[in-house]
Amino acid sequence: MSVDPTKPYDPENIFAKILRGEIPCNKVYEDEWSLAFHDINPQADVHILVIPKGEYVSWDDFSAKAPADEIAGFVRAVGHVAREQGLVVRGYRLLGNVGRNGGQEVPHLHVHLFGGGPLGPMLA
Ligand code: DGP
Repeated sequence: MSVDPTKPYDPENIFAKILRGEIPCNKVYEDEWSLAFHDINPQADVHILVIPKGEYVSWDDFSAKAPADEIAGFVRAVGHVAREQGLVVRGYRLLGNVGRNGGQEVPHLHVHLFGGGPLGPMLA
């Protein structure tokens, strides 16, 4: 089921449960603003999800509602994980699926970070 953008944030979504520690994840990074963990269904040698800790469904939601320090913290976390994973020299891909047309399945904002080898034209 794809995300319905007209619905309010669902605190029972799977990433909210991961943030609350109710469901385990394979964590690679965490700071005040963000959490990063391996995707359960990897589409590349490296496939990490980076999520903000705040309750945001989408990029438009996040960019409209989040304070600037939260936005900066999340963007910095994405770059930090790319560096920490050793992806900078050979490159990597960031992807954000939003809503029905974007194929978003989990209604908590997330960035897919792909790398570790040459990537095909599309992933996730
Ligand atoms: P999207 O289509 O952009 O909403 O992708 C959601 C991603 O989340 C998908 O690649 C699979 C991943 N995912 C779903 N459930 C879990 C989970 O419980 N743990 C982890 N680590 N990843 C999950």
